[in-house]
Amino acid sequence: MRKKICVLTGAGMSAESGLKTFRDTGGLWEDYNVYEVATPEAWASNAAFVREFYNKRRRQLKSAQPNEGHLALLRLEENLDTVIITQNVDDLHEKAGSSKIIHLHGELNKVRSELNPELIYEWKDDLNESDTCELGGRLRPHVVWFGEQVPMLTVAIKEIVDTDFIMIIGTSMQVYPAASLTSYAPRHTAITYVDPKPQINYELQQQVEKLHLFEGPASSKVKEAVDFILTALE
Ligand code: BV8
Repeated sequence: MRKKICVLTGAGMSAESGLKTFRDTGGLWEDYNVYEVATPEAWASNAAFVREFYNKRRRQLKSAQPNEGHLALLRLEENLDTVIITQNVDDLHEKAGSSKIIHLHGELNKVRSELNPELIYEWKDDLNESDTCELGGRLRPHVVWFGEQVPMLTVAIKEIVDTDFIMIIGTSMQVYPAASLTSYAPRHTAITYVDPKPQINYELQQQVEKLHLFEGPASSKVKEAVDFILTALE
């Protein structure tokens, strides 16, 4: 029976692909007030500003390529059932070729109808005010804003409850409920955490005896964490 790994990734996973993180120096939240671009209230009061925030990031995504960290994850799939649970809205895990990806907070390259949230469209270009869904309703970015429910959470929890390994990469583990996912793992689960500045949040403090830190950038440290896990399998 193949063992299973859930890989929880955040903005740091894509930092070396040129996409800004949120909370690092020079991060997105330095240029923008999160409550002006990533909340339903922001969308209600200034949709044009919010559309431009996501249009800029979507344009940048066109040329962004996966880095060595994304590619190192592919080796896991040779030996383990591998599920990527990402907080990122970019498509770099897809571009790298990972096969099972859960986007907890939505996807930049998708928009959805405000009349019927089931109407979701691939969208790689700018979203403009004049763009509408097939029912003539306004389109919004298909991302989860602060204060909005996380519909994929239950799907992610179902993957975590029977996992043998967890690898956390490039997330400050501050945004809930994503940051609480490790607490749903079985007691025996070994956790590796790849990050230059790992942040041991409350949930991880309860699991610290099973926690292995790989302090450094994803491009070099994900490979080391993968080697560590594949060796543990032998
Ligand atoms: C919800 C999509 C409930 C959009 C995102 C008080 C007020 C208001 C709300 C709250 C509050 N307290 C708690 C909340 C809830 C809130 C929350 O947790 N807020 C936090 C900030 C306190 N959560 C929510 O609102 C969530 N919904 O709770 O709903 C509810 C219940 C009932 C009814 C209705 C609602 C929804 C949260 C989702 C928000 N959407 N993204 C978009 O992308 O624009 S969040 C966004 O930031 C990401 O998706 C990610 O999840 C999150 C965290 O970012 P990280 O990925 O961790 O990035 P960060 O910059 O923080 O860290 C980067 C890391 O990378 C660092 O550790 C750094 O060291 C590392 N790094 C840097 N370079 C590298 C590297 N690592 C490796 N290699 C490198 N080279």
